Amino acid sequence: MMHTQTDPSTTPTAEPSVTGASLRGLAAPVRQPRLVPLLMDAVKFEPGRHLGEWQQLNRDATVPHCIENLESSGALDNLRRLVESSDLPFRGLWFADSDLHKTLEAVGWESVRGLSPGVAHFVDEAVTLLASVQEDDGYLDSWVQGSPAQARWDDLRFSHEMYCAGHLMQAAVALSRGCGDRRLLVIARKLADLLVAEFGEGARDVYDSHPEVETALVELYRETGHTPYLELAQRQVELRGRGLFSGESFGAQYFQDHAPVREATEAIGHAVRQLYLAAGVTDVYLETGDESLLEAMKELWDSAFTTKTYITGAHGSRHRDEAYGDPYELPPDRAYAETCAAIAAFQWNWRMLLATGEGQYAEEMERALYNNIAAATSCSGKQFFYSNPLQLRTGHDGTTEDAPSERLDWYSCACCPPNLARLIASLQGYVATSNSQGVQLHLLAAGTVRANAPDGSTVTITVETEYPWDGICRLDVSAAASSWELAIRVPAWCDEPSITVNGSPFGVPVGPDGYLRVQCAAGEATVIGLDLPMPVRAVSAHPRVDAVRGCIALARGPLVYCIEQVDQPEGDLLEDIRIDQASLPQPVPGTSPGVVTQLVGEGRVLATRPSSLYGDPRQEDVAATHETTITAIPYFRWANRGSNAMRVWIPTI
Ligand code: FUB
Ligand code: ZN
Repeated sequence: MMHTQTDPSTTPTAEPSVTGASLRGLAAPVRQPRLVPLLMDAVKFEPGRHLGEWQQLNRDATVPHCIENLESSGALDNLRRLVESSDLPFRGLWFADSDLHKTLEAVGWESVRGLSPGVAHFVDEAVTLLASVQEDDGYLDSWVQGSPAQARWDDLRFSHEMYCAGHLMQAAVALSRGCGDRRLLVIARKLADLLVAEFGEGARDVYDSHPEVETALVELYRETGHTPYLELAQRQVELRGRGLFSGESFGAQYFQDHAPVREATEAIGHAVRQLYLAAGVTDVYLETGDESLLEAMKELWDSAFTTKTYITGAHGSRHRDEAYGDPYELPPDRAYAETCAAIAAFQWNWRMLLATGEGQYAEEMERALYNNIAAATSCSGKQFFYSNPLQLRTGHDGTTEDAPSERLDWYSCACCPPNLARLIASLQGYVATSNSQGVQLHLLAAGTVRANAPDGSTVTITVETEYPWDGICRLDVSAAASSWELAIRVPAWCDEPSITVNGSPFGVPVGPDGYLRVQCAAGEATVIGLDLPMPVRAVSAHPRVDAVRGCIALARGPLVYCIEQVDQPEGDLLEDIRIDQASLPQPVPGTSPGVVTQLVGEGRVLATRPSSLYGDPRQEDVAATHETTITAIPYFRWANRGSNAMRVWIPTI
């Protein structure tokens, strides 16, 4: 627990400490976008169903685990030592403040559903501590404040000062939206005001090497209505690309500083930085309407999502520099695929969806959510992957944090666990939107959606489904006074959706944007039946992805499957297993933790002659070849039964 005992009521506040929650939706633009996010309490997941369970696990296990690790990692003591309530040296990485801020953001989103006394106490103490550490002019960064040799803003290449400030702002926004606690918002605004003074128009022409503050400033603007925050975000975006961070180590591309954002349309460099920057640029577009920014983001998106994204929704194929590789450079075993990158991609796609209304962005959100992002957390909710390979070889050296064989409790660079916590705590906010036509459902999940129909009346959509395990959905839609449109995204993986409206087949095809549009008649409730058949699919990669040529991946619905050594018959080495794409494993009830449906079918074990590593084109050793049974589980559940070889891409016979 935290040791600071300052009375929270002494926290300087320019606004009442707790007033009504704004409940403003995620990235809900002030300027009218194509789609408007719903309020944060508008969607409720059904407890015990997939997303409801995940959100509950996050609340019960992941968030408390993050809070405990803020204590043990030193992130809280790093602040305490500045107000003499800890005599320990600084611990962790220089941007460890961001671990606290992201955890506070998670708690802020959780507060929509109410906070336990223990978590509320954590917020009180953390906010009090941050207020007491903040300098009179608003500056707040425990690393710089505690390092006499380190001058403020002197090393924006590495210091992460604005990155940490951005995460603080996002935490403050979440608490304000979630429960109306505006104490952290006062602190965040003081810091943001300082940033405006130091880096706003007419001040220094510099920017942080790690994007994050851009999107945070825009959200802070949305929450406060204070335009200098938006202007600073815009200025940061406009300044970027002048080579401030070229030379020395890493190089300009790593920092996305090699070209102005309108010209830098290839996804490149450090993946998380690239994707946070893209989210920030899109946010600036959403508030300014500068079409040239949106055009650049569309080009960047094409680069990232048509040539550099793993089938699991992961980004960043190089361990070195945590970076994107060249187009189609997507090795499964050497995938870096940082959890934060998938989260950043999810957040960027949300903004692109708001900007355009096009389903391809929601499609990528779904891919990342159910695969890479889900895989990052263990069934217990307390262990995490930072890198998310798509193959782990027999004999893998899992002794480094860089590529462990199993999820770890925490990391010396702990960016990913609290990032997961903040995303899952806010997940319901990504399910649906509304606009002048009606309501749009982007993610199918059991629960209820409450939204305003265009005539202002409240409509409720109750979704009954076992998605992502089953594609049958029933939507009970309440009546509005006037007619309105319900748009439902039909996932692109589904070739033959069948739809009924009030029991009759619905003949309108899915639109080119991926949405099915049902006109709900005035004064009438509507029942929509959606059957999205989920046959097992054999997915192959673009032929230029050399690393998985000759392989297929198994998928069912939105879930990508993998084979794990523990499930295969004894003696069948995972690397030797082959699959026949004409005879795919079929769904059966799952037998391992958290697996509702696994796939079982025939395969073959093809041992090649083991005499040498290289030689003439190989033939299989017929004597060592035998038929076998393959069992596949969803990728997101791998590594929940100890250390195991695993692969997503399976060589075909
Ligand atoms: O630099 C801050 C965070 O740490 C990055 O976003 C992650 O990739 C990790 O390097
Ligand atoms: Zn991370």
